[in-house]
Amino acid sequence: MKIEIVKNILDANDQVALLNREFFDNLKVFTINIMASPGAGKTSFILETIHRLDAPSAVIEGDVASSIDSERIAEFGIPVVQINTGGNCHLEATMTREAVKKLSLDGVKYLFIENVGNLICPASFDLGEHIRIAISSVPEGDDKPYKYPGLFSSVDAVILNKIDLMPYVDFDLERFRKGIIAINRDAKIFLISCKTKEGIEALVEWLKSENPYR
Ligand SMILES: Nc1nc2c(ncn2[C@@H]2O[C@H](COP(=O)(O)OP(=O)(O)OP(=O)(O)O)[C@@H](O)[C@H]2O)c(=O)[nH]1
Ligand SMILES: [Mg+2]
Ligand SMILES: [Zn+2]
Repeated sequence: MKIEIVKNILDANDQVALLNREFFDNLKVFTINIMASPGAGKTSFILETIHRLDAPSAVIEGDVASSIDSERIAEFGIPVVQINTGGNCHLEATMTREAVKKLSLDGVKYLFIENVGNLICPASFDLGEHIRIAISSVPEGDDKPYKYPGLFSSVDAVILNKIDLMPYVDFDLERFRKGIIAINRDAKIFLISCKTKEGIEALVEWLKSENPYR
């Protein structure tokens, strides 16, 4: 009985996600759902990427509380809406739907959605995005794909951020790669540093190539 209830919630979410995706397709806005643990570098990645895309972009920021991240984005004149989930540990399609109502997406080519910092349930909720990205970072350790297979198997690309910290952390890159390939053969893997900017250009080129609406 319990299982049935959870299934119904997910079905309802999927229905709204479908409407969201139709909405984004009609507006020709390429939408990216970014999932990672707290502090992995989601907001840093969004800023570094938008600065290099040479295309109008907008952001939805999901957090349990505060508007710290949306203020960081707004400083650069980028349209942004903050969703405070009030304790909820992931975004859902209805929250995305409410948030986009407050954004002017006219001419916007890329919409970044920063999910709540969490490696578990965000993976179960389709927001209506076109692609999904997982960000892991060097200080979190090389075992994350093994411990959170649900998330890492659901994404189109995995970004390993903070590679500038490699010399200071015991991080086995091969182990990390193998963990991803074992559960998600098709995932692109990018190594970047938002601090030194290494690897970001390649990632931006890939994002552009994925966007059918650019
Ligand atoms: N050394 C180093 N620090 C980084 C890098 N990227 C981000 N940081 C730092 O890591 C911290 C967290 O970065 P954020 O971009 O806020 O991470 P986030 O995933 O958005 O964090 P939450 O929204 O709180 O979950 C900040 O102090 C960043 O300056 C990197 O490539 N190298
Ligand atoms: Mg953030
Ligand atoms: Zn959750």
